[in-house]
Amino acid sequence: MDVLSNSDASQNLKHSEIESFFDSAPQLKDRDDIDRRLDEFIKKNSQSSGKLLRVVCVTSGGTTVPLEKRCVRYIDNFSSGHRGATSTEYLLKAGYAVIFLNRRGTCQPFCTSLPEDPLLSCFEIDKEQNLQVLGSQSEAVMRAVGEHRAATDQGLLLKIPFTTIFEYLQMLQLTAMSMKTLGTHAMFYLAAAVSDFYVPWESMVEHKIQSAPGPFDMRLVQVPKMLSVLRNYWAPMAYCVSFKLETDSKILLEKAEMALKKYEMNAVVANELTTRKEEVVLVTSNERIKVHRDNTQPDAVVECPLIKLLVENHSAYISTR
Ligand code: 9Z3
Repeated sequence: MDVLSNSDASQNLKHSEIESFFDSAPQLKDRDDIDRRLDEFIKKNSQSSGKLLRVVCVTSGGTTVPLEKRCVRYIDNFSSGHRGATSTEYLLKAGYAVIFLNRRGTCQPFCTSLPEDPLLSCFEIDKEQNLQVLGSQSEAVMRAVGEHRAATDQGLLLKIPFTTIFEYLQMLQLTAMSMKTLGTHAMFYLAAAVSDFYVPWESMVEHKIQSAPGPFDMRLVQVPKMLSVLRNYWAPMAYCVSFKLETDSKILLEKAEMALKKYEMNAVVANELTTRKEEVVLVTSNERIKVHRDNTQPDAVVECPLIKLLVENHSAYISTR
């Protein structure tokens, strides 16, 4: 009989939780197509004239937890996708090719400074029935369209949308496995707000939950933590940045440190809900750096200095390996 140590036993338990999550999750409808696009993207962006290039997977927005298989209701979270979209712009500027794994309908790169309904608020129809950009919006529209077009025409931006926690984790796995060949030149920037609890597919009801008098009980189970699988199996050499969000600033840094060690991340970005656009703390094994938005510039964003620091840290990581 095999005798397992406590840590072996808990490791096995985690593995079986992860296996059962993937085995029972509904298969991605467009899995082959995503796989093909990822492969082409990585092939194209992994080297140029013999020089290794850098590719980053940015995850963005929140995952949903469906409550019914024929989903009418689901649990969601607040994430707007602003962090992921803005960071993507700065990572592209820094020379990375970006796989943007994003929640459908959330903020998109190059669109964050446009009004919420750009089609209706940035355009008008003139007397000759031609569609025109409104003068006041033309600079913002030109910049957004031009920069987005440049990134896509050069094949530097691949967008993959998800909605549910099932889609997200399967897509993250596909992405990570296809980035494995990039070794240390791969970066993961995990800004998506991933659900902590979910209803396993096999225990989910098929049809819309009916209203009934009295309270309704539902059992949610913990989503298996994929960060350690990412680090140890999917992309072991990659530079991994995860995010820690708290609403209580007193526990934030301690939790970020714990995540750094437990999941062997290269860096954890600690942020608090209400101040997340003003300030974050970059936690690494040897330092905690406060990163602020430049308050003297009206359009400045905290992602600008944050990405600069991370790119430097990634360069140092590549050169020491
Ligand atoms: C973050 O902490 C992101 O910075 C935000 C960005 C979601 C706060 P917005 O999308 O907000 O710009 O509106 N993301 C990670 C949140 C998360 O789920 N972290 C997990 C945790 O805290 C670890 S993977 O346990």
